[in-house]
Amino acid sequence: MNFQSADQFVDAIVEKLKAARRKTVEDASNRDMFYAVSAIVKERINSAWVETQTIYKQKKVRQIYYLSMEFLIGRLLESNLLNCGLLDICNEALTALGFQPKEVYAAEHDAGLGNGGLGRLAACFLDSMASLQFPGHGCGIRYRYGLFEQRIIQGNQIELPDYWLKEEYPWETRKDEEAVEVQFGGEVEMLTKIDGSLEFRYHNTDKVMAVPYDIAVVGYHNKTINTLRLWSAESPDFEQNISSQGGAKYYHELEHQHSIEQISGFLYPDDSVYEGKLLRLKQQYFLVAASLKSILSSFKKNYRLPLTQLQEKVVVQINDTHPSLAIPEFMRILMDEERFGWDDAWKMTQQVFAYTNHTTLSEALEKWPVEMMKQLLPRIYMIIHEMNERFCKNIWFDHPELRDELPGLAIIADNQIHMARMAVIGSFSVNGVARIHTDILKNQEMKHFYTLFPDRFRNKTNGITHRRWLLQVNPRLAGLVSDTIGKKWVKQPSKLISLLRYSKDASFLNKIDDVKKHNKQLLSSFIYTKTGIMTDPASIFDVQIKRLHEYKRQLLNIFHVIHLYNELKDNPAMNVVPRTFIFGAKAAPSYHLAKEIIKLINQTAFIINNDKTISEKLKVVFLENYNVSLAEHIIPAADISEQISTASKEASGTGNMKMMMNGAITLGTLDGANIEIKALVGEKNMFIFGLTAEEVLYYYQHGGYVARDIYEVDERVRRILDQLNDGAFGSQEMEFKDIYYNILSHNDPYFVLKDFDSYIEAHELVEQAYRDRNTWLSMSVTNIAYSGKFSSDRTIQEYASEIWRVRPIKGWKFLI
Ligand code: 26V
Repeated sequence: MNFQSADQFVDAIVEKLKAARRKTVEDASNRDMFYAVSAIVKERINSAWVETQTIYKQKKVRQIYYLSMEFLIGRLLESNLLNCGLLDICNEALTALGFQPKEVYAAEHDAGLGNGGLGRLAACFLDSMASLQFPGHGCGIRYRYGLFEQRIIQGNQIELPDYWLKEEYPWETRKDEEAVEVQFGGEVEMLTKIDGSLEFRYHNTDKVMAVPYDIAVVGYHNKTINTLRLWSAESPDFEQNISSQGGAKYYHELEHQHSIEQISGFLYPDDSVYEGKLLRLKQQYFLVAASLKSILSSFKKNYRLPLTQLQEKVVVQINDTHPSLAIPEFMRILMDEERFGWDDAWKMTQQVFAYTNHTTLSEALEKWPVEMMKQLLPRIYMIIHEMNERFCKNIWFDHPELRDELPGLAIIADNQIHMARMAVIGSFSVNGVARIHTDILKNQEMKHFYTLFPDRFRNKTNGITHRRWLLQVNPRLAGLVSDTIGKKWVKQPSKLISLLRYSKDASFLNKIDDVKKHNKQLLSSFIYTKTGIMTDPASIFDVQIKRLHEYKRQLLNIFHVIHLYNELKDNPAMNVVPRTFIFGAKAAPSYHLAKEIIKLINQTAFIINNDKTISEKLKVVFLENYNVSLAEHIIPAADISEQISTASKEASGTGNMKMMMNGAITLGTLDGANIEIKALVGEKNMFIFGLTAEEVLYYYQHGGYVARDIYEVDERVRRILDQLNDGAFGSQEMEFKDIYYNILSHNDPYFVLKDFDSYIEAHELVEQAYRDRNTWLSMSVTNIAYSGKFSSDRTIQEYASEIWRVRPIKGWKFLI
């Protein structure tokens, strides 16, 4: 139904409460309300969903499948309302019914099916594809447990399971009729047929049923609804088997079922160190086998074209190497099931797959032991082996100049399968996620591949959806922007550039100031409710929110905080601009040093926040359980966006873009997308510090950096490091010895001490700039104005025209 007014929406809610929850408004909780509103929205979505699918089918459009082990979608109700054009009406209706809309939306469980940047990027891409009317869908896993919930207890991170499906998840629809079978293990029999062709038969395989759960991806103010299809692992014919088998077999059958369901049991929480876990490999194959089966069957059923035209109608983007088994799996299907020969199958494969690389950190590059692959996926292993043989022969004969490089290029080397190499070899496009990252791929990490396949490499700088990250999370700023430059920026975010005209306009700057103040007040009360810590909205809100990793250098940040504290203790009368340092970060459960850093931040916070002598000047807040919803609270209130990775290590970063779009000013190294932010706003509108990527790479290659030298000469540094050991920030001496030794005995692998001085200097400039209100506000406006480039709409348009070669389906009406 179409809603013309809030009254109508009120009526619909009242009805839904009764029908779906058996509740009246008086008895309804926020959660009841959440379900009622979701049901209304879902009804709206469903008809447009069917229409979208019908149009795709009728027009036989070329479809994009985004394969990813992670989709960090967060909450959906508010963004679905926004995209359907119902948000204002719903807010009004809920308020009229005596509810706080934000509280109703917060009753939704935050779907944390991802670790960090890579998973959130996938979610932003889905939003942009639907909003720009591209036929693009997500394929992922419906993990029963999402990323762990973090609690901080006495400064330590504790992990709790995130059983997000405990209560019904209203956005998913189970599609039993589209379940497919996936096979693992077994033996492969090779037969030569009379015509000389080979046939492969599989015996004794373990069969797993993949059941799809579809989630609608709602386009902004258009009729497009795409699909995020998440696969759940189940045991085929479980009930049948169990009822026909008695005694010990009963238990055996139950155990078997349990091990199958484990395949979609939980999301691996480590995004920094690759570990060759069998279950993870099972998950990866499960995702790609199920997705390809469903892609092929819908192609056959809906398009009725010969399979040789598949590559015209299907393109598959592989989000990092995690789903790269799709390449040999596609070869398997074409050869063993569709009876194509190797050469034809290979040609098709190379036209279907495109690969995105998200990291150059060698510890994160996936390699699978040959033995494991052989055992779990014997036929897939044979195909990978053949791909490798052909590739190596080609190098040997056609590129003799690269013969010596073969161990670093071969798919199989030192008994391991190098997934990134396979992904590059098997796809038509390889892209990095920011300019510097792509340059490092081309000129360092993958330089020989780049010489072999120069046309295959391209850059696609990441982006974020400005709908969620500005319109939704910061309605006041969005409203002010629209009042000032009109509403066109919502559909065309590059139009934000018109704000530049107002960057010196005193009355506009005042309004920007008011918005930020308001957002900081909101965050301040949120922090107080969550932690009991009082923060001053007039202080500088200095924010670092991201996964905890040594290369992201939260340690440098906290060293600076300790330094400020030391200075204030030495000189209590010092005139400083009050500062609030806000952290949010999860550490991988097995990442010891990362957890030590979390503890250090928390203990430092405790000491500083309880020190009466400096109380108003410095506050440190660690907000536990950083996730998408928490980011939505913090980002609109940030003044300073800390993007301080060791140069060359952060492929792109996307938090930098979100905070810039909300008027924060970046304090960062020349790394990832910070470089592109700088290219737009200029050095004057950022705070840049530290080694460059070239310098870092030079030190790695040639040595010459001795952390201990800095410890010896810089007494600020020495004092901080000594404080780690003397119990100043711990309950006992030597509590942080692992951090201490990592810096001094392992020679500070991420150049924390090397960049310390220039970081402190940059912070001094921050303080000076903040004192000059108008300069600061004008910097802030300049950042907002240029942030349009970092909308994922721009990124998706680039993928669409330069990789996918698809056009939007134009001319559809408004949904409302
Ligand atoms: C790696 C691994 C390693 C094996 C175990 C499981 C697992 C799960 C995730 C990852 C992802 C590592 C790569 C990654 O997240 N890269 C980030 O991608 C962002 C989006 O492109 C980018 O902004 C960040 O700079 C980059 O670190």
